[in-house]
Amino acid sequence: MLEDVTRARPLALVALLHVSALAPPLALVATSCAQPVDEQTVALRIEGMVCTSCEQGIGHALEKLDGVLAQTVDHEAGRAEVQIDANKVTPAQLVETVNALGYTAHVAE
Ligand SMILES: [Cu+2]
Repeated sequence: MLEDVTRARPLALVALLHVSALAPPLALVATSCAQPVDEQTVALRIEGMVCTSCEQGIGHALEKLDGVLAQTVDHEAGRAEVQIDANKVTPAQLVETVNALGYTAHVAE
C-alpha cells in the first residue's frame, strides 16, 4: 500500500507538468480567436446602500455578469466603479443588476 502512494506522487507530478507545458499554446489560441477586449470604466451612483454588506452584495452580483472585469463599491460615497469589457456587457445591464437587488442605480456622468 505504501508503495502505491509513493508511486502515485511522481505520476501526479508528471501529469501536472504536462498540463502546464500545454497551457501556454492553448491559451494563445483561445485569445487569438476571441473578440478583442474593449475595456471601459463605468461609474455608477447608487442610492440605498447603508453598510459594507451592501457593497459586497452589489459587488458579487456585478462580478457574476459576463464582461465585468473588476469592481469597487463605496457605500459612503454612494458610488461604484466597474471595469467592463464593453463588447460583453453594457452600463444599462450594470444598472439593472444593482436595481434588481433593491437599490437605485444611475450611470454617473
Ligand atoms: Cu448594507
